Amino acid sequence: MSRFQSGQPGAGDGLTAILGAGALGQLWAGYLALAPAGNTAARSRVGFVERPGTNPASLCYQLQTPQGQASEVSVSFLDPATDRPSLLLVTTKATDVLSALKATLPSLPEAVPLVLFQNGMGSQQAVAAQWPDRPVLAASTTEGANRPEPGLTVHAGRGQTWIGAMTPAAEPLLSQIVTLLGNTGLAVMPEPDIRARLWQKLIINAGINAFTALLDCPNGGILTAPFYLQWIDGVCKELHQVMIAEGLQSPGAGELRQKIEAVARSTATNTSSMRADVLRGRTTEIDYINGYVADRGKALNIATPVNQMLRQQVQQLSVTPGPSAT
Ligand code: KPL
Repeated sequence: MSRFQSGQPGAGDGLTAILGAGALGQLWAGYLALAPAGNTAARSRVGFVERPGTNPASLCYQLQTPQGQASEVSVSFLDPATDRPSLLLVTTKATDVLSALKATLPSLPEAVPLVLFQNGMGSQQAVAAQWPDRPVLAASTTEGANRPEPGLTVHAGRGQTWIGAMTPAAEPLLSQIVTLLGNTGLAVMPEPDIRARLWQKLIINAGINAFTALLDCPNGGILTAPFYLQWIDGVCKELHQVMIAEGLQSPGAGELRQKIEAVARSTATNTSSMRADVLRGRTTEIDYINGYVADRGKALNIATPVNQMLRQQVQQLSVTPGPSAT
């Protein structure tokens, strides 16, 4: 039985492992390791899962809060032979999650819960389908993190994180996991309908990410671009139709567009994750965003030519993909 199930979550006794040492993984590792000021009882043991072929002892970086305060963080890489994690946070990109878990799960007891932090949709369902007996949870987060230079991770703005069960085995563990992660001081809530929550984020990503990558502009730059103005209503109409066919509630296409544009305006100077991937020559998550909408449309007999067009155009941008990281 894992230590998590033996009743010590959040008490500083469990070990939280993080798979994926990109910006989001470093954000969670930092907040878990540091805990809110003065609240040492809330501090957790945390470590990164080592990538095969690498052998570092630990990762050291500065974590800068939204208020501009920086703290030194040192997080060990775990030794699969001796360390016994009680919880695994998976913060790889959606494109990498299955291969990363195939390499990691053989050394992790089946009772250890996994919390998936991937963008878009499709990868969470693929993990739940591959490991249906494991406790698998998905997170939808609006926490923003980036790494502007080596050794510095910036928590760009406070957001919220919703967590929900993807497999039946995860349901009894949800509140313990929410408490453990909420002890960091970050806002973490249980989500009884995680699929609907993930769709809410998917709407925003489907309306912003591909356009910023294709137009090579920050989020706010899409709003006046003729290419965006030509296609956004089509994206929203298809999103609405697919959501209804999925049995989800959806406002009309016009309201979806307003939601997308409110986020584009409030994050106007941000570089989206997809534009950043293209600029760095990395594989994008397009198959899990507009590509997922197109795939679900195909399965449900709904035409999705605009989402499919965006997928193809972004795929053509990533002609020389490099190694990916979150
Ligand atoms: O989630 C995002 C992303 O870049 O992936 C948005 C909301 C577009 C913010 O940049």
